[in-house]
Amino acid sequence: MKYDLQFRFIVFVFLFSLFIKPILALDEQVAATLSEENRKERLDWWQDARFGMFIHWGLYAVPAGRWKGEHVTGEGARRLGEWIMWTAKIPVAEYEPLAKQFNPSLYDAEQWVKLAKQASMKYIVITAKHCEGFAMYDSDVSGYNIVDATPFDRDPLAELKKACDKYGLKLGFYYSHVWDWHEPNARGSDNTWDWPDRNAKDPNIYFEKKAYPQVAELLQKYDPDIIWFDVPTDIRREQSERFLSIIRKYDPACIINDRIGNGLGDYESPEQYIPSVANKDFEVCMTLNDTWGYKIDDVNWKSPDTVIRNLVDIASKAGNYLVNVGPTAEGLIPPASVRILQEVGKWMNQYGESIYETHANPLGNLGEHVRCTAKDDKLFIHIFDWPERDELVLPAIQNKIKKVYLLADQRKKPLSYKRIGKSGIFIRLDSATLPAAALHPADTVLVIQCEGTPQAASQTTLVDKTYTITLHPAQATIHGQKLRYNVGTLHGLSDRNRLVNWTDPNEYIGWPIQTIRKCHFKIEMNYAAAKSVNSECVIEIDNQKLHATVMNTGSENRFQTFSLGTVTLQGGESSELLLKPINIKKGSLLNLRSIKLIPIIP
Ligand code: JFZ
Repeated sequence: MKYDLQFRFIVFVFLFSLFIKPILALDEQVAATLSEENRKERLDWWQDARFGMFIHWGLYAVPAGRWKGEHVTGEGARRLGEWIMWTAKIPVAEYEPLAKQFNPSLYDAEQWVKLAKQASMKYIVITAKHCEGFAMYDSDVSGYNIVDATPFDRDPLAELKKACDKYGLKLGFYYSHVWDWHEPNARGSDNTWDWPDRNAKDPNIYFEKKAYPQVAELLQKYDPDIIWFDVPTDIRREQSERFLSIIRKYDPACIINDRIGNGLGDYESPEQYIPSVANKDFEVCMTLNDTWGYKIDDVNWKSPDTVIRNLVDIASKAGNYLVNVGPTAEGLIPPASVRILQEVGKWMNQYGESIYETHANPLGNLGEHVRCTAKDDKLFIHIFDWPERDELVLPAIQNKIKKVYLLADQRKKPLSYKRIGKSGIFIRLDSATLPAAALHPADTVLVIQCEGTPQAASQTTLVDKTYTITLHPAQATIHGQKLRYNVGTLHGLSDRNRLVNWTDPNEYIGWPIQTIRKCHFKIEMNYAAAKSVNSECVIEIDNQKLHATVMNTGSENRFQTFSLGTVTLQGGESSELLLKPINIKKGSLLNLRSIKLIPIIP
């Protein structure tokens, strides 16, 4: 009996290694593409590009946010135009006929690509299939597509690909690989109004019948540079691996975002927010109003200055910015979107050198009103808000400075600067004498040209009376074993990075800081807390203590700002600002978003 069992076990192991394991395991060649070297090589052009256009276009542009005369909206995703089928629970039988009305006769791919170029965008990502299930290209897999099901009878993605090739832009496709409200077997945020029994749904049927073959045909037909998957809920590792294998079968260089699921993507995709600190390749996707798909009633447009500052803030963290347009059912990009992108393009024409092919800020925390990008021997200092009394104070750099000038000053007139000890650089920006053409209300860019690659003299945050400093938990020194900073996945809808396990009152955090002159500051703390209400903590710096009782903000993801009082910092000092618990009633002390030091100008 014993030998019989041993024999059976040996046979099982042999068969498993021959047949089962290879099916389950990723093909070696595909697995090799997951190496850091391969990933970096794929992302090379993408990292230099920094700025792209997102396009959400589908049948949802026909209702455009209204259904049976009502404006369809609500909290969160319910306000999105492309979610109208889900929000209004529109049966497939009523939604499908929208295709008969969809005839975007004004669509002009070259016009869209020229707008992207005018805005100085380097790539486009367009919805090939969103959660509505409708393919915006000539699909052989499903007849529910723009060529077969509408009077339009053209392939807009083929035309867009041709225009991108003509004008030198890269092209990517958004594909909702898990969520599909047109399919009875798709899971995730699924169609429960036509098919209420979730247990009857077998996602593998949907994957095998539609999602896998459609991703394959997108690669075969259009050779995209990016596949941009949507939120990967309800997808197992082997299913993510299957999508990866399909893409890699046709193109090892095709970039894939993290929403393929199960850690198989090339970069992270924070949505509608800019991470406070980033330590991976990321791309922030953002709407210009509040919806991705076109909505008649959504006119809450961002200003061009906001888009410019977002682009700079993201580039200062070495991220990309994917800005969305939602074309109408006629095939037009809304005029408001066009105007915003044209204004951004004007700024980029003057200052694009400070964005493209740049690296992250090497100087550490510069406060709220200044950002920094770097390239070769130059630091690009982005001045969002003009400093008090024309005094720009920056952390010291190790390098010898060759010249300081305004990037947009054709004459590159040298500006005066002086070092302040080992801690800072003082640059006088005499606004009365600077060329007005070299200044921009959203962001004036200063160049500090150095000998060699610029390096910060210290990673200690410089604090000065000319600007507000925001201290982030990601940059804090943690004094303790259990307390840690948890880096969540960034493809969520909110920044999941946070301090966790702050349950030991003896554990605390601190930020090394330095000053160059005496300053008075108001201290504010922004945090979320619910379980730990009435716990007590204290901010300590230079023998000064500001006590705080933890207040209930409603949940551990709902943030509020609290003023803690004021402190005085002496000049020429190095110290550490500490946040310490006094007692922790329950759970983790608090979900800290930031501590602000706001100068009090006497
Ligand atoms: C997703 C899509 O659902 C959305 O329509 C858009 O395409 C965006 C770029 O990606 O965004 C989400 C994902 C999840 C939720 C809401 C929007 N959600 O879970 O509420």
